[in-house]
Amino acid sequence: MNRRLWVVVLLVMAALPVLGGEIPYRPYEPVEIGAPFTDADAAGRRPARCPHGHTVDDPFLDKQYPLCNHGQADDKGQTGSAGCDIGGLEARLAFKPQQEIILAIVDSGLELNHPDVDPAVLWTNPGESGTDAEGRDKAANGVDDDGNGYIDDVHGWNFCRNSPDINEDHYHGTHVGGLLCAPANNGTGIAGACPGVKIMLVKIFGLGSSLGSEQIATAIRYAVDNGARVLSNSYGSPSFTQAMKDAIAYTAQKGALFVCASGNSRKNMDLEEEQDYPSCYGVENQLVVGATNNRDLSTFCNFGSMVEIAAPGENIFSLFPKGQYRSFSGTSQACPLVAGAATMVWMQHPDWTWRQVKRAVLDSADQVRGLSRYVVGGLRLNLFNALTGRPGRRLPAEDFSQWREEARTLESPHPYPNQKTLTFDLAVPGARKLRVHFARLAIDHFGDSLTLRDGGGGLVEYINGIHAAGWSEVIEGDRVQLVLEAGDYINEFGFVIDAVQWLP
Ligand SMILES: [Ca+2]
Ligand SMILES: [Ca+2]
Ligand SMILES: [Ca+2]
Ligand SMILES: [Ca+2]
Repeated sequence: MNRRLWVVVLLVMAALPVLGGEIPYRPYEPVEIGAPFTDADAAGRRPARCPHGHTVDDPFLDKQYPLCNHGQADDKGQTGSAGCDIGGLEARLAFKPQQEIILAIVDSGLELNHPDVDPAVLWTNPGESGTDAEGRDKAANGVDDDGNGYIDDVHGWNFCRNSPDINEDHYHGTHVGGLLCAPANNGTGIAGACPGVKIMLVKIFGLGSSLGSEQIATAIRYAVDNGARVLSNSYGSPSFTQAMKDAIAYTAQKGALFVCASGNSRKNMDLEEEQDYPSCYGVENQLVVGATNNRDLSTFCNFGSMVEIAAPGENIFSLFPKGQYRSFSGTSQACPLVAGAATMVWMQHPDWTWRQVKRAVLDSADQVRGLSRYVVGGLRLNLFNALTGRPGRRLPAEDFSQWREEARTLESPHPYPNQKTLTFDLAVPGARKLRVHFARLAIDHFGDSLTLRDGGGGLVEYINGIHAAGWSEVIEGDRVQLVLEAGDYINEFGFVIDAVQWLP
């Protein structure tokens, strides 16, 4: 769908009645939608052998740049930068699980008869499996055998229909779950990122249903009460509700890790008017996930001081209902990669607390230049490092004591015009490095961006959203070019630069 249509969709959504003043939680919808693929489209494709030396026979592997990015184009034709991945193929070899840890995917279920789904990946409730005293299958005897209040909840629960049927009737959960659990080396479809992880399906979205926050809170409590240690949550709402905050606090009490998507609207969630939930509940066991692309750029995710890690979330290829495959872009796709990574780390260290697991995931993540504007510390998930205890790449720290500073004014029109590309140049002749101070910076995210390039044309920053005053990334050389590109709709203030610093 093009951006013009999305504007219409968003305007319609904004006009929907708000129940009881609360905007219901919804799955984070994708930013763009790709064309569907079937296994027939994979015929004759050969997965590229990754430079890391390990390959699998799944025919769409080369579309899975998060696992192995050797510079191939993504599903939308954007050429990647080799190495901008989570090391997913080497991670598969390095994974040494000690104990099962259950990951709950709180979403719309999973298409169980998809050709690239093996129902054996599902968590099986020990109290609702096997046979009862009368020889009947406990999973289908219509009895709450384990007395947890849910009848026949053998793989999870459908809170939309109050039933044990966790099959997909939407698309979102199948895409999110498939990313993790699609079997690798079955000659079909894709390779899931998280082999061996058992998934509990907690269905809170579905065709024609919209649950209130109290019901979603109940679903979250169900997950941890029944053994989930990690929860993957790819949905949100601008509305704070105490019931949801209490439910997340309950997962913390239970010692679980609550991983959630930051959202896809380039909100600065440090601003009161741009908060989004669950990202902004501030419960200690939350891990909020932003998104990057196949060049480690972040282009659409919500950001702020609560977003602690990013993972690939742009043009992510995974399962789609009716046996199909598609790519979608969203933090919905980044979130499960981090949740799955945390689960795998925990499976290797079953005696760890959620704090230790979270620490290991963050310490092993790679620091990416230009990402710190959106993610604390500029960290992007590295699953291979996480599983092997390797520290992530860290960028060299800059010593600003020898730098000089002067006032320098450079600004865009306010607001900047739609449908135009404006270029601005700033130079400090002879400088070895420089950076500019934005006194004000607000770029709409619908088709708009401000990019900073060095003298050689190298991209240093990709900016949209509303940002607090502050310095740009450091630019090598004595000049910077700023390119402000505006799409068809919705413009913003633009930028004001009031100072420059440089290293002579
Ligand atoms: Ca039960
Ligand atoms: Ca039963
Ligand atoms: Ca497969
Ligand atoms: Ca715009």
